[in-house]
Amino acid sequence: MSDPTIPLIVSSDVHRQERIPPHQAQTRKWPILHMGPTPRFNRTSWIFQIFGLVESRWQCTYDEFLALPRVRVLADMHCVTRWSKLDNVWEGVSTRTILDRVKVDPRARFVMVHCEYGFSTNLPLAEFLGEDCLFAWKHNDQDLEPDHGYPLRLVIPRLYAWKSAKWVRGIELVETDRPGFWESWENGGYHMHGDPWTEERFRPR
Ligand SMILES: Nc1nc2c(c(=O)[nH]1)N[C@H]1C(S)=C(S)[C@@H](COP(=O)(O)O)O[C@H]1N2
Ligand SMILES: [Mo]
Repeated sequence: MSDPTIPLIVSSDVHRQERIPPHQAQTRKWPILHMGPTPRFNRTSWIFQIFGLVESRWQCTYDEFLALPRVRVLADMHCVTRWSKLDNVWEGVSTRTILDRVKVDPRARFVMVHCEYGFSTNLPLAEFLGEDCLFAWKHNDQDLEPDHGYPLRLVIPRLYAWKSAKWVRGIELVETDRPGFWESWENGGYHMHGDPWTEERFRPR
């Protein structure tokens, strides 16, 4: 069961009159969508790192990550392949709590998220620090299935879900935006920003 002392944050999109962004359809199942195999979790060798434009690089073990202050977030999820899954309750550590571990260089404007097997995704630092954004290991009071990102996934509810990277292992703070995996031209040229309400699906050519 969930710990009642953990604060619950409601994503602002949940208060919209229209919950489903344009050209999306609601699903009640939870599709599994990713590139490549599902990684195996090795708890003793796993580390999470913050690097790039920070005063000094920071890293922690999985147990140290779980010991950080937690939040729960109620939010919707929108995949660019046109399904939307509403009313998810995620539990984990706020992106703000994570970034408080380091002193960020004021030149940092974007975040590159790094995952197992070299998967990556990019987003603006301001979006990464949204109050409804977190690194999660629980969904609706259950540990995530490995296929859904266990032991740790990012959740950025107000952008298309490919930015909600599964099996995340670190973040890099950068000054200049550069494409991650799905954003690169070879893998489809998905949008650098990815707002579902204005249908930022692909990068303009
Ligand atoms: N590491 C990694 N994370 C990823 C992806 C991926 O290919 N690799 N796909 C993204 C996409 S396109 C979506 S829609 C969501 C799907 O999350 P789910 O499989 O838990 O529904 O994960 C995102 N996170
Ligand atoms: Mo997706």
